[in-house]
Amino acid sequence: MITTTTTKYKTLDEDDVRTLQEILGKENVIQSVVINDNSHDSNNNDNNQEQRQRQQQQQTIIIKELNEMNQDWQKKYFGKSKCAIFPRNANEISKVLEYCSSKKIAICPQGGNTGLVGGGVPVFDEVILSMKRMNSVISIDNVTGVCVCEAGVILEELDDALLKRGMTVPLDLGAKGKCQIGGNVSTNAGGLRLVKYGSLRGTVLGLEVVLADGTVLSSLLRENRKDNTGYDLKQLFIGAEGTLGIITKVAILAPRAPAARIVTIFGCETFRNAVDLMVEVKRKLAENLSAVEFFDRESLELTVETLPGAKDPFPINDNDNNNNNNNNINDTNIIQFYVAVETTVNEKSMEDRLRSAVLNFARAVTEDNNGGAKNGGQISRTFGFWKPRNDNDDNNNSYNNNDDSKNARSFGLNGYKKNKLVKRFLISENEKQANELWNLRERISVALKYAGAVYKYDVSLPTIKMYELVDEMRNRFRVMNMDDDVKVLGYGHLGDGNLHLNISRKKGPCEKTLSLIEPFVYDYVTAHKGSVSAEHGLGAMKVNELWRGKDHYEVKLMQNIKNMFDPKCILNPYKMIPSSFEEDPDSSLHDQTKTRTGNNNNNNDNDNDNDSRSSLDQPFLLSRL
Ligand code: FAD
Ligand code: 2HG
Ligand code: ZN
Repeated sequence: MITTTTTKYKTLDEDDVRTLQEILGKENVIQSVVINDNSHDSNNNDNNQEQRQRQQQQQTIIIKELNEMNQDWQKKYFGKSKCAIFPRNANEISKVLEYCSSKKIAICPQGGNTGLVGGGVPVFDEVILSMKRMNSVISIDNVTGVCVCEAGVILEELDDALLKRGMTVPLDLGAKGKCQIGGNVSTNAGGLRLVKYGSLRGTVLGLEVVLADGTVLSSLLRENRKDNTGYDLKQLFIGAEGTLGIITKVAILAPRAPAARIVTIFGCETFRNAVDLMVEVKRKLAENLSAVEFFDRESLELTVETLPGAKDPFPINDNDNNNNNNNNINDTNIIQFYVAVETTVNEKSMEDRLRSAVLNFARAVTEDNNGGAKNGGQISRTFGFWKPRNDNDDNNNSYNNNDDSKNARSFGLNGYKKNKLVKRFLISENEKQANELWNLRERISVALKYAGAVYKYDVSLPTIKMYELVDEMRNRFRVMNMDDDVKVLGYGHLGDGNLHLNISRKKGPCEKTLSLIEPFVYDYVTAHKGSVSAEHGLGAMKVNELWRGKDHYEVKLMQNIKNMFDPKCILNPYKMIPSSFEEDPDSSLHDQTKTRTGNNNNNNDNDNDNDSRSSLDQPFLLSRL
């Protein structure tokens, strides 16, 4: 039987706080265990009102900070920790863990706290170990492209440091302004550019890790691209969600930064068209391709409704149709799926050539009601984008000196002449436009956060059938006459077979809604041999789903690994892996974590954090998020 109550761990007391303060320095421990810790400051002048007021103010600040660290980005998971620590190096973490191990004090590692499954916040009163003070970039090797940094570096800051050397991080996600590289590695985050750079399992070359008993595993911090000596132990910590050790340093292979990028949005009528388009994009634009994403109409509508500045790329009343053919504007009604394609070049001088190639491609796959592909995209005035021209204009326009669009046929897309995949498309002409278009996909989760309660599912499924789950979900609400109550959104990383199914409920959380979603979604995904967590991890949300698609022996092996690295189970308990294996997947752990976490309390009416929003939550049009 699994026991997961707090009694399993020691409750922090005054002595523990003092020990942590001795190890880390008082300023690196915030706590509300010892409320009036003013013995050293008050001297014998106990009527010093000013001092008392100052202490009270300080305490209020501490409580506010602790509250923030106890809740996740979505405001869905809430812990009750009374202590957060901010170590500055691996040595300090080692001493802390050695102490906590000896006392059986539970620890919750926290990076940027942008995780979406409740992994980075405590469930009960675990001590929060924040990585934010370990944020130095240590070295960047111009020859090998290997960058070594501390785990608490914010992803975007790491990217900025690399950009100065003409390199970039091989990972990009909407949370880049707040998440940390150590958090990314711990969740094995996928993100938007996996199509190009592959998973962190390939690009992370080495790690420094502090184990639960305080051992510092420094030798894992290798910088070799190739190393076939023994088991690749660092892989165990990639995606371990803080359950096996604290990642303190990361060595990562940084590719060359692109010199220019072009974002194209394609509007398709069916999901099948979107998938076929993705296959063609991969085939024809492969060398320049960095992302193939998709979102459905519901996602677009919710984003446009919720985020100021977000615009429909193909508005129904768009009369900006310079090709004099006023094509059947109502066709735009049937754009149900949007495919966002990002392409890049490493030389600025190649940008025009790329644009020409993308344009040729887009025209060749786009339906033309006028009988040919040359008129291509219908361009929205609101975005102020590239204007469609007369057929004859091809050779004399600013964006393309090498336009070979007349040779679309030689591009090898003849197969699509009869059954075109795309209704309309938009190509960015500069970086600002690229950002505006990209934001339509990247910011959907931010829009969802402010649109009401949201139930999030991050699944892998066979690509071609991926959207059937969204349709099934809508059906389930329809038959219960609940379809007006919720919005079912489908979007995600089309190029990776990763669907983000999100059910948004404006009126707030609702048990009946949840009961229509779970366990159905998990059962569906398991039956279709998918994964119930494609890239976000299991965290607290899906700890009871670990067994899906795995036989008992595989789970048992995981259990053994956990026990070997963290026999007292002090590292991120109640997350990812049940603390001891149980035959019955509906174990008490599951019930308990379910009631204590993931309570979907993200009622945005109570959102009072507007002032403290990170750049992640800034308005839509900001270029870097
Ligand atoms: P946290 O949320 O703080 O922690 C995540 C987990 O890692 C926790 O279990 C925590 O205990 C552990 N952890 C953190 N740091 C360490 C460390 N140094 N050592 C050991 N354990 C540690 N995810 C994707 O995969 N792809 C996306 O495209 C994507 N887009 C997102 C967009 C938005 C707007 C948001 C809010 C989130 C998105 N996410 C995405 C989810 C999230 O950003 C990632 O999971 C990210 O990698 C978490 O990093 P973090 O630093 O915020 O980690
Ligand atoms: C994304 O791809 C993130 O935008 C977030 O992984 C997905 O909000 C989500 O469900
Ligand atoms: Zn994602």
